[in-house]
Parts: sequence; C-alpha cells; structure tokens
Amino acid sequence: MNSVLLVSDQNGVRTLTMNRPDKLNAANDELLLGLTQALQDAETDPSVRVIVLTGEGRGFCAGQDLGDVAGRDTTFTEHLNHTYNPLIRTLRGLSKPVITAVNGIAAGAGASLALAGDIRLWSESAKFIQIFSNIALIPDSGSTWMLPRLVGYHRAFELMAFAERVDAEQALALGLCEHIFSDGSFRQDVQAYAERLAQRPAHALTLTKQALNAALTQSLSASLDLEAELQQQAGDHPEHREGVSAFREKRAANFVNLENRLV
Ligand code: LHQ
Repeated sequence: MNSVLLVSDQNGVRTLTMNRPDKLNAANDELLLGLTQALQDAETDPSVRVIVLTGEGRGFCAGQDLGDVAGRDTTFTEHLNHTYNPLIRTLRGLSKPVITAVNGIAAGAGASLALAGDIRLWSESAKFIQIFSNIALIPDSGSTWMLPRLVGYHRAFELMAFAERVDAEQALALGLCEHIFSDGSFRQDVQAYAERLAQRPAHALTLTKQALNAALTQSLSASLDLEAELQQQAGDHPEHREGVSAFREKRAANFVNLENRLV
C-alpha cells in the first residue's frame, strides 16, 4: 500500500514524510489525521528524542488538497476544527523538539506547517507562499499567529496580501528558517542535524520549550516566576548531574539513556 505518510526511525530521530508527491504533498484528511496521530505516537514513544517533518518529492506541502474539498458538505469552520487545528495544536504542544525540514514548496496551510517547527531547516530551493489570498481565503493553521511574531505585523500582512513567494535566502533573512542546506545533501544534512539535537539533554529541552512557549503570551514577571519553577525541575533531574560531572571530569556529557545507565 502506498501510504500518505511515511514513518522511519534512526538514532533517536523519527522522520515523518508526507507522501503525496504528485500533488506536492497537498493535504487530504487522511494525511492530516494520520500526521496528528503520528505526532502523538512519537510523543509517547520513549525511543524518540527528536521528530522531523518533511515531504517526499519536490514539495514540502502545498496546503489543502483543493480537489479534496470540492463538493464537500462540511463547512470551512468544521473542516479546520476537525483537521488542521488539532494538527497544529498537537505539533506545537509536543514536549519533544520538532524540526520542519522544508525540502520544497510550502504553500497555504503547508506554509503554516513549515513555520510550526521548533527548528526550521530549508533546502536551498525551498519556497514559502502565504498563498491563501490567491483563492480569496485568509491564512489559517496558525499563520496569523506565528508569522507576525516572526516578521512583524506589516511584513506579515504584505506577504499575505500579495501571496509573495519567499525563497530560502529571504526566509533566512526574515527569520522563517534557521539553516539552509544544499538540495543534493538535504536529507543527510537534516538527519545529521537532528541526531546532534537528539544528543542534547531531552528533559532540559522540554522545559525550555515550555518556558519559551509560555513567554510568547505572558509578561516578563510571569516568565521569571516560571523560569524559577522549571529550573528546579531541571536541576533535580539526572541530566543536570551528568552535565556537571562531565564538566568537572573534562569529558563530553552523555545525556542519552541516562536513566538506564544510572540504575
Ligand atoms: C495540487 C495542489 C493543491 C491539489 C499543487 N491541491 N493539487 C483550509 C481549509 C479549507 C479549505 C481550504 O484551505 C485551507 C488551507 C489552505 O491550505 S488554502 C491553500 C491551498 N493551496 C493552494 O491554493 C496551492 C495551490 N497550488 C499552487 O498554487 C501551485 O501548485 C504551487 C504554487 C504550490 C506550486 O506551483 P508549481 O510548482 O507550478 O506546481 P504545479 O502547480 O504544477 O503543481 C504540481 C501538481 O500538484 C499539479 O498537478 P498536475 O496533475 O497538474 O501535475 C497540481 O495540480 C498539484 N497541486 N497544489 N493544493
């Protein structure tokens, strides 16, 4: 069977690959619901330390499959509440780091998905389009929340109003991605990056995500209180002891399988 979502594991990295390459991985319900479930599965699987989301072929994701919505009896609101919104809430709510590996064009809700990772790695030929206004819709799947936080209100509005095509160099300058890798070695470079991230202290990164996400919507004072609380949790964890021991012993810290090694 040709699955719309491919799942593979390597060295603590779970890669989820959207697999509708003939349609630039435009999303149908099967893909959206399957992806949400796969993210939940990755969250609860203790062997997974980092999640990579990418696309097969020359597209990352071209947003909603427009052939799939024609003639539906569900409303736009129902469709978003049933598929995209649970997906984005699940992705952004994960305790584990998510890398969106944008291998090609990301358009519409696919652009929203590209932004939703904790780290965004782009291939040199990737493109980003807030394409919704071309079909007289508004940006959804979190773009109206995320994009102005990255580029400011005014640039976000301009990108949305003209469905401007953003290439990788522009994306880097705008803060839409952290790194650009060559097309030819993209998958290997992403895997190597993800494996490096998987070696980092997973518990501390979870708490870091929690603090950063809360900070996006709260005051400095509330963030200071949260840091004080979460720092206690980090300091009480075996990872912290390992980090300090490694520093004293002048060796590299080993944060992987720490619980197994301590018992
Ligand atoms: C597609 C698609 C696609 C189906 C390429 N659907 N086939 C939420 C809630 C409810 C409803 C509506 O939407 C939403 C959220 C959204 O995401 S709205 C935005 C929906 N997406 C779009 O409007 C993008 C439509 N696609 C395009 O404008 C172009 O394909 C882009 C600019 C992405 C890429 O252009 P090209 O590189 O020139 O590729 P292409 O157009 O030749 O596409 C390749 C194939 O993929 C082609 O099929 P074909 O059989 O002719 O080779 C396209 O029809 C198909 N495809 N996007 N969204």
